[in-house]
Amino acid sequence: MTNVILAGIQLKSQSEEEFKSAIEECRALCEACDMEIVGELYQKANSVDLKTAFRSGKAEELAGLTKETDAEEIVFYNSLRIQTAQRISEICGDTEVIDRTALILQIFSRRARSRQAKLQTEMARLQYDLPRVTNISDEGNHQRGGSVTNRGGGEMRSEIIARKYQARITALKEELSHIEVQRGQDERRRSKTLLKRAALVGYTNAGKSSLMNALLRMNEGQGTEVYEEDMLFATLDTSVRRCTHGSQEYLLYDTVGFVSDLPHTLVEAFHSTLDAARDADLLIHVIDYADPAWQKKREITMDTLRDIGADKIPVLTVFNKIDLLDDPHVPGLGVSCRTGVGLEEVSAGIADHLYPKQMTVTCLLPYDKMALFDAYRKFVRIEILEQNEDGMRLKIEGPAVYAEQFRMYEEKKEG
Ligand SMILES: Nc1nc2c(ncn2[C@@H]2O[C@H](COP(=O)(O)OP(=O)(O)OP(=O)(O)O)[C@@H](O)[C@H]2O)c(=O)[nH]1
Ligand SMILES: [Mg+2]
Repeated sequence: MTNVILAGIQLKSQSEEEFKSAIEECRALCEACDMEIVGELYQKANSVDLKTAFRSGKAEELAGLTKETDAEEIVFYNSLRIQTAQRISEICGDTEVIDRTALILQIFSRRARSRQAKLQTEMARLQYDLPRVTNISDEGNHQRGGSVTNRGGGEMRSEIIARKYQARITALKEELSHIEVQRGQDERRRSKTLLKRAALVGYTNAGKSSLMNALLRMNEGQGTEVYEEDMLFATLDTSVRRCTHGSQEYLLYDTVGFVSDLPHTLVEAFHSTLDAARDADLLIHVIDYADPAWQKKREITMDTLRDIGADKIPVLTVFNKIDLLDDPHVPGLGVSCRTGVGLEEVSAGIADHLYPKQMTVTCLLPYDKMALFDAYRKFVRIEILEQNEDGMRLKIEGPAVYAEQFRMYEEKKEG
């Protein structure tokens, strides 16, 4: 356990509620990093002060709190410039100062198990540190470093460090690409079975691994259960299991969870791990519906999917943890991995999406509903039968889940 102080600036653009839930998440991140929060300090401001993050006397208050609580580290919710972190560290008796990005990187370092996850995490860390090491050295002649030490030596030393980092990054990239080639071969072998693939995606702690285990238990799938835990970033490695629904078989992938402002270096480093999502025939978006911030987290997941180039894949949205709610109303497919409610529907939903029943719909689509045409043209075959003043007469053929979207404009059978 490391004793830490959690600190943050509430910016003007953030509502009280948003800030509160962001700080709550920071607490969970600290916990996942084996830190104990011994003090907290927040301030409202228009921006993060470039010198000391906090303004007018608050930085001194932080120094006092650090001393009083004997904190070993200060964790800032906001992103900090290197020089700002250094300055705060100096004011607070050389206590280490890290920001949320560094915190997430630290969690990944601790939790990485597979060789691939370890290498990816190390690479992300080096890429995050590199500009810091070089930057500190620029000022190194006048100022002593905080968390990243540079005791004298000036530019020469920083150049040596930077070169070392670069060399290590190059070596890591090489080793990772070897692993990727190996993995590619495994995948090709797997794809020979022509099995469809579904990947579980979503915000961290939503219940992806739990859903995988629940589906495995229900359908007597093959393979051992995966690790699930009430902790952010329990899963860092992609696992794959064979699943069935009746006679239909498919591969189910469990993936690393997302978080707001996922450090860019991490997204980059985990690119190949996230292939599981990119290559899937279907994404199962797991939402923790008991979380009051579920809508925001859903958006973040969608944004991240866009970032990694997985936004064109069909999505089955699953609202999890409904056992925790009083109101059983759910805006879609509700499920509880804990009680098993809704699992059957999820399993059927996955199979329907992967092995869709075909359907033909003839409809008259009004011109102001052409967005529907654009949204589904990739998934169904559309034949334009006729254009008249009311709209377009279309014949739609394809998987029922998509073709059904046109049903409300279906032409009434005469007679
Ligand atoms: N009450 C309740 N808890 C659930 C349910 N599903 C999962 N959980 C709990 O939620 C926590 C997170 O579950 P995981 O399956 O590890 O979540 P994850 O999405 O895989 O999380 P990461 O791997 O960290 O991204 C665990 O403590 C689960 O027991 C559910 O339906 N109801
Ligand atoms: Mg998991």
